[in-house]
Amino acid sequence: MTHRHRLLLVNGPNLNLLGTREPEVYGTVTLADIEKLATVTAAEHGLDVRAVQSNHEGVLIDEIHNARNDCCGIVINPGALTHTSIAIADALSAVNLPVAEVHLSNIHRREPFRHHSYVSAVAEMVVAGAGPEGYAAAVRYLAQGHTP
Ligand code: CA2
Repeated sequence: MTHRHRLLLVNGPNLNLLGTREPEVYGTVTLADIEKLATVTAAEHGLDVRAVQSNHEGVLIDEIHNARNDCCGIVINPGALTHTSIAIADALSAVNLPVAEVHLSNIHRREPFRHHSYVSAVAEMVVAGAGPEGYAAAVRYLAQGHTP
């Protein structure tokens, strides 16, 4: 059934480890904390959230395709696939939903291989370096463009 009051929240490879390793780069919040923050923020705007995380590119692509049926926007942190995956960018483009790209860290002040994102070309907005709050900003951005 079509459900146009839902955002898909996608987190890519290794983001399930948040809060357990590299706190100096990624902070101490867990993926569950981030999913809760996104859900609470969306609820303030009358939206709900389907949160998915996978370490497998094809699973992420299938989830993006499924969003076509019941979501009104996609918040995505593709993890390292940001920098490598034309397939994720193509899937996002194909579903024709507004996309907000999130990175916990500021990818532009890190290693050069993190500076390019294939996803940014198909994203309406990008937030990097704001930590978990970037997810809330992305949700608010998409919620504001939402027409009931
Ligand atoms: O800053 C981000 O959000 C990234 O998308 C995170 C990716 C990285 O490859 C991107 O360049 C930037 C990596 C996520 C890895 O997450 C970990 C969490 C805890 C411990 C180790 C890795």
